Amino acid sequence: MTNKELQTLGITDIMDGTSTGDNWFAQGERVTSTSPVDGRAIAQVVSTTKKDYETVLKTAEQAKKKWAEIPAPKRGEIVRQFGEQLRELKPILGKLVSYEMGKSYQEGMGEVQEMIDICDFAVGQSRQLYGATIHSERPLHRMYEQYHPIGIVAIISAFNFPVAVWSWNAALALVCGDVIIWKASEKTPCCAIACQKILAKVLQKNQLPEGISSLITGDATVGRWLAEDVRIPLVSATGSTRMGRQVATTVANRLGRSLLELGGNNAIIVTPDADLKMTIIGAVFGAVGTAGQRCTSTRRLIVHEDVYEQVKIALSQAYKQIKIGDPLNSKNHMGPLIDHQAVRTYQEALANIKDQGGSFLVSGSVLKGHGYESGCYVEPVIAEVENHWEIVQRETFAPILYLIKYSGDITQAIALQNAVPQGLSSAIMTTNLREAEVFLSQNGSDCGIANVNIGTSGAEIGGAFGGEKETGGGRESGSDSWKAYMRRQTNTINYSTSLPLAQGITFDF
Ligand code: UN1
Repeated sequence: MTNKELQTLGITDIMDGTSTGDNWFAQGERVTSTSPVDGRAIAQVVSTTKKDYETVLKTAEQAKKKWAEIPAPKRGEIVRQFGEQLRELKPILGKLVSYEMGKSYQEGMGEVQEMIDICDFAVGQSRQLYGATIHSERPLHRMYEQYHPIGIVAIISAFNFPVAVWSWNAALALVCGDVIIWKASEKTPCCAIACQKILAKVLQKNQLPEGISSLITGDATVGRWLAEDVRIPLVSATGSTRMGRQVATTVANRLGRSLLELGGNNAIIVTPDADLKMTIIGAVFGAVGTAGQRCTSTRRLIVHEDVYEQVKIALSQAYKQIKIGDPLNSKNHMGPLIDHQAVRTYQEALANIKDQGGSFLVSGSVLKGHGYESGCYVEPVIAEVENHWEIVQRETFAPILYLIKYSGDITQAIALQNAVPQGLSSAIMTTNLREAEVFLSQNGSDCGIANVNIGTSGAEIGGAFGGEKETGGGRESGSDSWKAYMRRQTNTINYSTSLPLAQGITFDF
């Protein structure tokens, strides 16, 4: 990534990581953002102090009323303009995502496309914040419900989707009339600064108050300020189950709302009727894409014994083709892990698999030598395991695919697929209609996402995104997820000349 490209996105050597609109004023510690691609420092980012945080909150509170009073379709127009900017900057913002996070350039561009898509979606939604009309049981009464902005929405996002997941929340919250405060991952602050600058410019051009969109940076302490703050009615958090549990309990303690999108342990079931060519493409992209660091990454392949050997052979052949290296080089399929800590987690998981009795169909290790100087490149691994093992029950954010054999009918496979604490994404590969329908039925997959003949990752923004159990239960992005960003009000209006009570109660005096 050239200096000129970085400058186009407003990225310089030392940057403030706190802003209300385009007003930057961080005073905290300096954190260096290092690219896992080549180990070079991208920039030093000054973190948010408690005092900076208070300024952000005050400015957000000031902007809140004004923004809420702007008609929703007009708020949609602002989001439309933001989407237009993203269209223009897609190649370069996609490149920054790839360089700071380490995913392939294709996937970096795909992430920016998700931002554009959710902006388009939110623009349409801005004219459809519908409530129901309800028939009153009393004469000459009318009932309806309406949705009002909830106020300040905090968005805590993770390193693996440093821009798209924020935008799902931001675009919808903005059309809903909320003001937003973004706490980005400390591992990808430059992506956040670039996005905040793009949005701030749009707000400024439209003479809107600063504080409609703010950015704060730092570690978990900064996240805790948001979770504890009674001025913030909704905290939307994406990340590990451990982080989500802390956020959820802190927010619940003050009876606030949280919207959680946490870990997954996603499986593809491969039945004897699967199209194996499609299965291999879906499984390999699911396991190796983003170096296994999506919350939707395929972690488990639950394969019927009749096709198990065939799948094994096809998978090991496919893995031999995977090219690992600079994600900005389009010849490579897989880039690095995010940092050295992630590499240690990968190594520990491999040791753990071995200890628990697993065998490696494709073994792997940390790559060294030319092109791998950052120390973050690892080989993707396939291990034959049993579903109940502790390591398999856990989400490891790395390209490790577990092969699990099942026998009997589809219900056996579904039981294995559901027997983990997480419930985000799931898939079945089959051409058998009955199997597919059982998988999708009430006693089928227990996940928030259940696909047929598609892998576990790569959801479109039009559907609600999220999952059950330890995944946290939240739904973001499409469908009616917008409702989470609004407060709902039921209104009953009496246009008669008397005051009848509900439930036929008489109260005469
Ligand atoms: C995430 O990993 O947190 O479905 C989000 C997908 C992407 C989003 C993943 N559209 O894989």
